[in-house]
Parts: sequence; structure tokens; C-alpha cells
Amino acid sequence: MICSLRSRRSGFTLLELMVALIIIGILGASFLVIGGNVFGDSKKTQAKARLQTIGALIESYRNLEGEYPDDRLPAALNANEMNSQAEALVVALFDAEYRGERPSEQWLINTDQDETSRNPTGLASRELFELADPWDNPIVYLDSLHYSDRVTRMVTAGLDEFYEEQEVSPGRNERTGSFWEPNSFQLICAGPDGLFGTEDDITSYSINN
Ligand SMILES: [Ca+2]
Ligand SMILES: [Ca+2]
Repeated sequence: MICSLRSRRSGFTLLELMVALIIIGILGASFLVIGGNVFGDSKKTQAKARLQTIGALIESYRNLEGEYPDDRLPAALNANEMNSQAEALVVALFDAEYRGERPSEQWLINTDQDETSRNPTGLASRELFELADPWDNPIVYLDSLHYSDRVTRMVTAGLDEFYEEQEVSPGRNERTGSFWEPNSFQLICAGPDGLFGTEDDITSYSINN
């Protein structure tokens, strides 16, 4: 009787153990999926908030300076044609003479790793920085004055620092064919996939429209 109880008990424990392992496995996988989604969603929320903050700083720049920051770098600074529009925004907002509010220096990145012979800003560096999205890609800034310019706008961006050179164009309303924000500016973030021009892009005009 004792023997039979023992063997039944040990068999039940083994079954319990297996069930428990399976449940732990399923729960673990669910947490990974849910956790990944929550993490990804929180980055999207961060990206939207960052675009709104930068957008407000650009409006504040216009109130102080009378015009939006130029999205073209001075020729002397535009060494490699990469990230130019994003860099031009940083040069304007971090100009040593500018008295308005600036973005957080923690958002500065330099995905094309360029620098200039003279310091273009009040920052303690000759690097030509861009403002980063939460995936560490440049946030592209486009001034409406130059949406129609026949220029190729190139950005160094990707995922996990595997960067590639990508072309970016001003966003258009697919229904009307006209540019979004025709009298102000566009901010464009490549989104979770690190690619510009795909569905997951987060833009100042998609937030506002
Ligand atoms: Ca740069
Ligand atoms: Ca994208």
C-alpha cells in the first residue's frame, strides 16, 4: 500500500512538473511578446512626443527669428550631402547666438559621423549632429520653402546601427497630391523599421492630421 502510494505520488509529481514547465514556457513566451509590444509601443509614444517637442521649438524659433530654421546647410558645412536637412535644424537651434529654447543634448546623434573644420554651433564639438528618434535614427526636418526643390535628400539610418543611405521626400496627402503642412515644416521619423517611406513612419503631419 505504501509502495503503491509512493509510485502514484511520484508519477503525479512528474506530470505536475511537466505541466508546470509547459505553463512556464507558454507564460514566458507570452511575456516576451507582450513585453516586446509594450516596449515598441512606448518607443512610438516617445517618438510622437519628441516630434511634438521639436515642433514646438521650431515654432518658438520662428517667433524669435521671424522665419523657420533653414533646412539647407551653408555650403561650407555641407561636406558629404548626408543628413543635411536634419543637421541644418541642429545648426539653427544650437547656434551660439540663438537665445531661444533648445532640444535636449541627449537627443544628439551623428549617424554619418561627419565633422567640420570649424564649430558650426555653440556645442563643444565640431561634429555635425542630427536629432535622434527613439531608435537612434535622424529625425528629418523639411522647411516648406524647399519642398519643391529638385534635390536628393539622403539620410544615414537603419536598425541596431546597421545604417544604410536612404532617400527621404516631403510627405504628400495621397488624396489631394499636395504637400502636408504647405506653409510650415515637416518632421519625419523612420519609425520602428528604421526605413523612411514605409507605413510605420511617424511624422508631425500624421500626428496633426
Ligand atoms: Ca551628421
Ligand atoms: Ca519606417
